[in-house]
Amino acid sequence: MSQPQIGIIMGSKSDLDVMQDAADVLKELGVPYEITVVSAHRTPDRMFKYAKEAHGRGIKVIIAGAGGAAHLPGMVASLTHLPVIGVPVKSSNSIDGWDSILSILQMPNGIPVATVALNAAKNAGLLAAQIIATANENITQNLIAYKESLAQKVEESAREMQS
Ligand code: RP5
Repeated sequence: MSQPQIGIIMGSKSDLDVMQDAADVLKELGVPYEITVVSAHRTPDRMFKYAKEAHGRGIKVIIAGAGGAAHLPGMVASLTHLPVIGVPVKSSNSIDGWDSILSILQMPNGIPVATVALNAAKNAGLLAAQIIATANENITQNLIAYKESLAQKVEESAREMQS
């Protein structure tokens, strides 16, 4: 794959099952990405370095997933001007995922994090691709084809129900 344009990060390897969905849809859409673990509280220096260097390395959008007191997306957003998409991950000690959702969603004014639904890493990947597509015709065409395939599936379902 060519130079990554999307950075997918997560607080723990245990988040990978969820976060892999972002990588899969980006691969499907032909958007180059990188994926790694960056913990806000276990490796704050690594988080600082990642967020500060991302733009210089050609990253255009960061997708950050975390569970529990999920401060990774917000902290990364505080350290870079790049758009950050947050994925609340339902971790094993979670209170039904509300801890992750509210930690990521309720950012104070000035430091936005585009928050997707619980475990919705696929939507994070799609949203990141849509941001990249505003300046990339190939990815635009891939997104149009993707959306048409979704519509076709609904049409097929409707036909199956009628027959
Ligand atoms: C968070 O704590 C991670 O993002 C993960 O969702 C959760 C549990 O991490 P592990 O204990 O599995 O490493 O930092």
